[in-house]
Parts: sequence; structure tokens; C-alpha cells
Amino acid sequence: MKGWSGRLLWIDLTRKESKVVEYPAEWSLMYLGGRGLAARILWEYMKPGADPLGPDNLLILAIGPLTGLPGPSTGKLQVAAKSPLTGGYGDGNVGTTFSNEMRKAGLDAVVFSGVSDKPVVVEIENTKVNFEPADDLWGLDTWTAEERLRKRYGRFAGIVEIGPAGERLVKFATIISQEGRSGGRPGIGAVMGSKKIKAVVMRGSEKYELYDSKEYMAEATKALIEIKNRPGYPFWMRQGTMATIDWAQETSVLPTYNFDEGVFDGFKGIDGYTMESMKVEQRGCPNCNMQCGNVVLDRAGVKSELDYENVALLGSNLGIDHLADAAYLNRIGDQMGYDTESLGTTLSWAIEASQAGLLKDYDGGLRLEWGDAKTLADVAYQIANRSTPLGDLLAEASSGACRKVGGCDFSMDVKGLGVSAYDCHAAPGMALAFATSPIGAHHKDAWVISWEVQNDRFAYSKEKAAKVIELQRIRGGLFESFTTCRLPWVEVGLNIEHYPLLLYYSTGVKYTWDDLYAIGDRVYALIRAIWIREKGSWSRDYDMPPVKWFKRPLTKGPLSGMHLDYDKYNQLLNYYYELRGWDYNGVPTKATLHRLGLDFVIPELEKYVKLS
Ligand code: PTT
Ligand code: SF4
Repeated sequence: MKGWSGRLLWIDLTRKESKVVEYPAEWSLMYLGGRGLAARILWEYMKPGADPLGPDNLLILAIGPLTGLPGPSTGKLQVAAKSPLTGGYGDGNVGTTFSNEMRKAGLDAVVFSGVSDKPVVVEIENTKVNFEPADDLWGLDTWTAEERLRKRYGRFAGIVEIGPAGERLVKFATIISQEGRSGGRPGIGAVMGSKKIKAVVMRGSEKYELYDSKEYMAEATKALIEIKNRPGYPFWMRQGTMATIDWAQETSVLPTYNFDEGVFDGFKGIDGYTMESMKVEQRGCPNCNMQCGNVVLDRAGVKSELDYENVALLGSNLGIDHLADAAYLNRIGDQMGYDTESLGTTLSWAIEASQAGLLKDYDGGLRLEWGDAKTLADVAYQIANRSTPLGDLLAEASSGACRKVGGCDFSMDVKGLGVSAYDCHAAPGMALAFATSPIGAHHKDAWVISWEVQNDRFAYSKEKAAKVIELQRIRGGLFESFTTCRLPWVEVGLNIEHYPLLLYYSTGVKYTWDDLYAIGDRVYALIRAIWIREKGSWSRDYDMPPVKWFKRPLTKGPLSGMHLDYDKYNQLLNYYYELRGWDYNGVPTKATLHRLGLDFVIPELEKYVKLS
């Protein structure tokens, strides 16, 4: 088969040994790559019940059959492990030249097991591995560390690294590359830190073959031209995801004051037009002709690369109405190496907790206020370094902190992961998408909200549950496994029919849409099996959205008074389970597992739950 190398590089950090492993071809066909491959590897090789920050956890860097090829936005890398934040499956997606180098190295995945005794930079050249001491880099922020590594390894090397947050095992630390690209919201950077890997450097120089290079190039070129000719392309190039601020305000979903409200009086100070007036540079991931990294100068005059999610959660959600202040917090996130979305949900929880008097044993008399960007920035550094009792507490994210001091009824998370930037008081479908996302409350698997606000918004219908599943299949199942950026399809409307063709010309395998949807469903069921195995039990309580959306109605804007309804949400969840072939508790049935070719998980799952 072409398109996949069929090889993974296994690196044992404890023994400082590595080997190339040929994995079964069936895995490529059934799981594609990226997320799907990572899930299959975790199921097969991770010791059940592994400590997420111990030697038995596996850190996986994976690509798919379209990654790193010329074509629409293909420069993405999947990073996955058991999450120290949620205790379940965790992953993320980073735009980085690392993935291009991995393709040239002839590797579909790199798997790290064990723990190094000292900080290291793992240098990979094709399949040759070298462990370089990283004492001189340990403690450095991600920008400085990467700059030094570039001097050492050259401009074209693929480099991913962690910052102080990953080193100090902040539960929402991420893996960073190229200054503004971050992946692995559920603490995948902390897993890398626990293994004492400061950075991984990838250089590849092998030739790879595609099934039909000529047809592949013709199809890829067609797709790239189509992207540039789409009507939304010019505006996308101006604002990228930042256009969402105005839309979220108009539709009352802009997270405001720790998701108390869906509208923010100061939204104009942080919106896409303000960003345009401040823009100094445009960047993005490799292999992309619709680059969306909008760079502005932050409050300190330093460059910061913005997206909607981080601006909403570090802006309106904290009561901040100056883009330069939100950009400052965002830049701290990139340099310290943690997830800006969880930083936003954790700080907003902390303000509410501080005002309720819950932090008095930790805050040394400090009272946190909405909009106080300067104090919040100080706290952000304390979190990254765990340098104060308050910072150490908040490094556990709102979900971990509230278990110590109370306030879990206003921690905006699902399964421990902070919700992305969409208020769901009046959006039951998006609430379902967050609640059933396979890594905790991330919008990446099913951004159903734009469809929802136009289609019977307040309904808790079977049609809505079906739409969530359809999007989860394509976004979470396929794009995460192709591994390429989904935004050409989502944001500028690239015809999705290019993808099966690109896949065929890359691999020689003709997938129908039924085959592809089955892959999406298989990846979801397998990830759910990992969760059940790691939690040792399961119930539908895991698939509930944050209680605030049920209990505290909106008080501002045109949807004032709206909130989610428990009984109706439970019915929506029933529809979802029924359509997926999962039982009342959200466990895939034996028939579903059999249909998806996952019989091998049945004996293991039967140790923890009763399968119907
Ligand atoms: C993604 C999540 C997002 S989703 C945003 S903004 W978004 C936040 N960005 C962060 C950041 O930046 N710095 C930081 N320290 N933490 C951050 N946390 C948040 O991380 C990102 C883009 C974006 S911007 C989106 S929607 C799309 N996401 C994709 C995805 O998930 N899969 C996929 N196949 N394609 C995607 N394309 C888009 O990529 P996580 P990136 Mg990120 C400053 O990875 O863990 O999934 O979290 O990858 O290279 O930075 O690109 O409005
Ligand atoms: Fe990266 Fe944006 Fe291009 Fe996607 S559209 S590959 S996120 S620069």
C-alpha cells in the first residue's frame, strides 16, 4: 500500500532505545491515521489504568495518509496520550513542519514510552534516534527554546516543544510549535513534560511514493485553486476565525463572565475589525494557502497570534474589552506552553470562586476582578510555574481546583476539559456536541452551532442529534485521522468530494462515503472503549454539559431567561445513543462493536461494564 509507510518508531525513554515497528496494514485501512491510529496504538499497547504522568503512558505523534503532501492545508500533526486532565483519551492537532518531515522520514507515528531520567531533546533523523541533554533548555519558554534549537538544527527542521507549564505538569499544558501553534488541550504537554522531553526534532530525507502521483497532484491543484476562488476567501484572509466574535455576539453565544451570559457590552473592543486595525503580520501552518494566524502587538508591544477561541475565552469571558490585553494573555499561553482556552475557563472560574470567598486559603488576600488584565496575567505566570499556592491550585484547571475548594457547579468543563468558546444556554445541540466530544468539551469534533442557530435552534430533536453525529464523523473521525486541517471545508466551503479522491490517489484504496463514515464511527467507539477501560466503569453522567447552563438562566440580550432543560437534554442524549448504537449509559452495544470490527475490545470491556 502507498500513502502510509506502515511503520512506527518506538522510543523507550527509560532505556534510551528505539526500534522501528511494522504495524498491521489492517490498522491503516480501518483507522486511516492520526487520531484513529493513535487510539488503536493506545488500546493495544498502553497498560490499562496507566498513570497519565508515569512511564506506562504513551505519548504518540501521528500523521495520516494526506498529511505533509502538497494539497489543502495538510501540515498538521496529531498529538495523543492518556490525559492527565481527564483521565481518559486525549489529543490535539498542531500545525507544524514536523509533520512534513515525518512524512519524509517514512514514519506514520512516533511512540514514546517510559520516562527519561534527565531532560532531553529527542533528535530523529529518518529512523535514527539520538538523545541530547536538554539541561540548558529546561526552564526556557517555548519561543526561546525553539529559537535555540533552530540555530542548532537549521531552519527547516521540524520542532515541537514544551514550555515551563509542561515541565511543571500543569494539567492543561500543550505541545507548541512555530511560536503560535499549540495542540493537545487535555494536558498532552504535561505528558511530554513527565517524560522529561523538552523538544523533539524531526528531519526526514527519504522519498515517499503515492499510488498515483500525477492524479494526486492534479486533484490537489484543483482543490487549491478552488479554495482561492471561493467567495468567502478574501474575508477569511482578512479576519480568519476572528470574524466569529461579531457572529457570536449577534447570536448570543459569546462566552461572557464565565459563561454567565452570551453577549458582551465591550465586544467591539475585541472583534475581527479591531484585530484588522491592529494586524502586523499573517502566519499559519505549513502547506496552507488560506493562512489564518492573525498577529497583533499585545499590551507589551510583543507579537501575539490570535484565533476566535482564545480571544473569546481570554476576552469577554474574563470581562476584558481590549484586544491588546487578551493578546497579552494569549501570548503568555504560547510562551509558557499551555492551552489558552483552559486558561480562560480556569481564570474565569477563579474570579467567580474568589468573589465567593472560596480561594481565601490560597490567594494571600488577593481578590480577582472581571477585566483586571494585569492581575490575571500575574496569575497566569503563577499557574505556569506553579509558583504560588494559587498558581499551584489553578494549574489543576477549574475541574481539579473545584474538587479541592468547591465551586464545581460553576466550573465550565465536561469530563474535566474546559468548554470551548460557545455559550450553550440556548444551544442544546452544541451542548450535546461538547458533552459527547471524545476528549472532553472541545468544539473541534462537532461545531454544530452555526447550523443550529439557523435550524430550529431551541429544539431537542432527533434530527439535531443526527447532525451532531454527522459532524463528529467528518470532523472528529475523518479530518483528525486524515490528518489535515478541516478549515478549507468548514470555513471557505471547499467541496468535500476532493478528499476521497485525494485519499484514493495517495493510497490506492477507494473508500466510499459509507466506508468513511464507518471509520468515523469506529474511531469514536474505540475511543469510548478506552475511556471505559481507563475509568473502570461508565455512566451517562459523563455526557452531561456543565450545570450552569441548566441552572442559571441568561440575564442579558435577546435570549434573556433561556437555559437548558434537564429532561429534554436527557431525551436528546437518548436519541444520540440510539443513533450511535450505544446503550442507555452510552456504552457501545456488542452488535455495534461487532459491526465496526471492534470485537477485540469486548472481553476487556466486560470486566468493567455489562454490555448489551
Ligand atoms: C485547539 C484549540 C484552539 S481551536 C484554539 S483557537 W481555534 C486555541 N489556540 C491556542 C493557541 O493559539 N495557543 C495556545 N497556547 N493554546 C491554544 N489553545 C486553543 O487550542 C489551530 C487552528 C484552529 S484555531 C482551529 S479552530 C482548527 N482546529 C483544528 C483541529 O482541531 N483539527 C484539525 N484537523 N484542523 C484544525 N484546524 C484549525 O487549527 P487543539 P493549531 Mg491547535 C495561539 O490543537 O489541541 O485541538 O486545540 O492547532 O496549529 O494551533 O491551529 O479558533
Ligand atoms: Fe493552519 Fe489556518 Fe491554514 Fe488551517 S487554515 S492549516 S489552521 S493556517
